Amino acid sequence: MKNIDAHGHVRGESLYLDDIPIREGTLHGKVIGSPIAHGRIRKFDLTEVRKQPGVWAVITAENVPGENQIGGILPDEPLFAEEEVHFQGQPMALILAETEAQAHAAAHHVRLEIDPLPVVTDPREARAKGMLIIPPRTFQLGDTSSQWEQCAHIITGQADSAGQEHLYIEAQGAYAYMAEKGHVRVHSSTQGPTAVQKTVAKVLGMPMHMIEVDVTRLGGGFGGKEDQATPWAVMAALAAKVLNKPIKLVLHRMDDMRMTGKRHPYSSDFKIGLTDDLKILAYEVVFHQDAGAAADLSPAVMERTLFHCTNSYFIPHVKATAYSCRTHVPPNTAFRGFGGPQGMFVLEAAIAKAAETLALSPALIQRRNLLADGQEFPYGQKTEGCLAQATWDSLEAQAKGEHLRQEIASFNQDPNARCKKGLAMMPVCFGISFTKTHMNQASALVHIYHDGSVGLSTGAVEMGQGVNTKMLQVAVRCLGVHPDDVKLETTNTTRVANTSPTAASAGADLNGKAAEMACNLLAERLLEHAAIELDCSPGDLELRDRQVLKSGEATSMSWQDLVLSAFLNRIQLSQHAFYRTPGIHFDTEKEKGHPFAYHVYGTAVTIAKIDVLLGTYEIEAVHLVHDCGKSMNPTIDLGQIEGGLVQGIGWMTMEELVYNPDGRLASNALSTYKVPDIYAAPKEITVHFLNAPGSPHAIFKSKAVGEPPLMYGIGAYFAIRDAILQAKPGRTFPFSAPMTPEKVLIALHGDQAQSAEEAISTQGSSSA
Ligand code: MTE
Ligand code: LUZ
Ligand code: MOS
Repeated sequence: MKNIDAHGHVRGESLYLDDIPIREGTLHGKVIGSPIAHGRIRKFDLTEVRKQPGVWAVITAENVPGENQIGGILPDEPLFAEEEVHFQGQPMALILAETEAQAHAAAHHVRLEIDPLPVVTDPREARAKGMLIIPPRTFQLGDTSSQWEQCAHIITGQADSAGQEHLYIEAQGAYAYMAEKGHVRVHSSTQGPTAVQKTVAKVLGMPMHMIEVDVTRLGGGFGGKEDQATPWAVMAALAAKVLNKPIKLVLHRMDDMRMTGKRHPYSSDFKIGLTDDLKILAYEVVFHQDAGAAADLSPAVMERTLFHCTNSYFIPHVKATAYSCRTHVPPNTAFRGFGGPQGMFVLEAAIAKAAETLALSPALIQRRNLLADGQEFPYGQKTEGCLAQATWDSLEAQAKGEHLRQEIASFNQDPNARCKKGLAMMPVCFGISFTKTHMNQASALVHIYHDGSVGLSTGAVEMGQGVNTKMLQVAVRCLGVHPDDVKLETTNTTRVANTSPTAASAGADLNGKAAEMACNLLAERLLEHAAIELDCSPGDLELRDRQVLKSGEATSMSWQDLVLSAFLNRIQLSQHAFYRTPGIHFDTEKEKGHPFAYHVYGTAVTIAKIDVLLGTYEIEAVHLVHDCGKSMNPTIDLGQIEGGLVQGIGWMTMEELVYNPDGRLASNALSTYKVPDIYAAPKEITVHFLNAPGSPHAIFKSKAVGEPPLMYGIGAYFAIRDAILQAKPGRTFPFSAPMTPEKVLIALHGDQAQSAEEAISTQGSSSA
């Protein structure tokens, strides 16, 4: 079945926040952000701003009736700065004007004096200064210290990965207005409607039932709207209440880029020990997470880094410690993979460095240490239905691994060739469930109207990932109706309450299971009624293709007949259902438990070609085998795999987020921040779905697919690295992602570049 949004998207008919017709009298907002990264506010004079044409008001912390506090995990983030600012772009006030242009123009008239304070943008420096968001955490398996003596090879090193801009096509925004009796209605481009509701209530000093949040769909979220859609919705709601006017607030792209947090940069140290036959005996790692200026979701992201620090490998002795470091950049946040990719990158770097030291292929170490069934993760959970080796071996067969390697070797043999090729394998193992156990709950509400049509509400937010299509498929399958019979309602806090954000790749599983329960209860009730009408037992009946079937044969009763008859017999045609993932738990004292419902596995092989003169590169091909379980929608899942892969490649190769030492985002527009386009995507992508049993905790055994494929992109980094080493065997250069063409060039010719620079400076023209 195609994505139910496909036609609407292509024809421009799908509705986003910006398509909501605005009410008469709507005012438009513009956020005033701090011009510097850290300082004490001495003077903040808005007199001139208030006099500008069209300006109705400027709202600041003084207008907040409840708490000026939006921190989700820790209360460390004011909605509007009060005495100090902690990052460049930190919201200080909201201008409201009749038009957007007027609001933006008025922002130039702020008179602001801030006494600068020292700026920290390096997480290691933050750690050294004791600037931590939470105390460090350590996950441990076995005892690493007892193992180093047994190791034939011990390799240590550092691996750094940079941040990543979400670049959802639809920027952050919200539309808020007052309903009767002081109620507030908010349309928000958020992955977390309940988080918006809760925070609006807190800031406005109102109970949650006075706040209604509605979401039609997002033009992309990627984690960037799990928590960070909230401030803009809260500002709009606050202004709506203070001014009693409808308020629209949509960030311009450059404001969005500089004011919102991104994927966390990490700087990490590793120590890995191997036996002579390449078994990894021990692994120690210390992660420094750049959390930015406030906690946001950083503690949870840090936790997932620890969960995934051994990726698809079994390592008997592990000690992993993570520090969440407070710096003066915008609070970093959820981004597809949620700290998992950062953790996996470090281990892949450690394996690559070990392989380089021993002058052998990293694939030998990788394959030798892949997880098998019944083995323990550092967090205590054991693998069940482990497919790490199965996906690897299947990929070797499908992609003709040996043949590929031979082809590359013969290509690389030409000593005069300008290009070299490299190859990297990338296995992935990702845990499915929110790591906070209590978040693994969801509800659904199903109405069957008495004409037989169906309205379905869940807590899931559609952001392009196709969750609405999957929800519709659940209803269609359980009720035996046609896709045209089911309408996916907007995600609304008055219909489905206390929702977790649509995140952790768990949206389809959690909400799908709730929808399945509700639909099955309705089907059961309807069949009981049909059994009376048809004078048989309900066990003989089923619903399929808009018909009531008896022992597999069509009866005279259609779906519509049945529904109408049930209605006339006063049988309940609406159903709510609640689902919670069974069997999961985690003890943060012991750092042990069973946090995940199941794991998703896969393996990719990436082939990169570099231009040895220019440092430019192409990703020639990615072939991968992925475990979707029993995919309920292969078209959507394929799209998620390809999209995740390319987003991961972008993070690892070309997306270079640069903050100046003064904490200002230098790459603050699409002219300076490059994301993969069709030319940067791999020339060839082949995806094989592993024939796998799925998991009973996955909806219809169709495993979660949203995040895991992003981590295949890590393979691009190591394929490029391999190509560099093919050109210049034995070279050493840092593990520092992204691997931009500049870095490739320096890795290839760094010494020449340096001597050229020295030559220039001795000629007295160093400024050149
Ligand atoms: N796909 C699209 N097109 N747009 C998105 O914003 N977000 C990703 C992934 N795929 C995203 C996407 C992220 S970060 C997550 S957690 C999952 O979708 C969330 O949806 P799911 O739980 O329904 O898989
Ligand atoms: N969000 C969250 C997530 O709050 N908890 C998680 O475990 C998680 N995992 C992935 C993505 N978002
Ligand atoms: Mo995704 S990072 O869980 O929104």
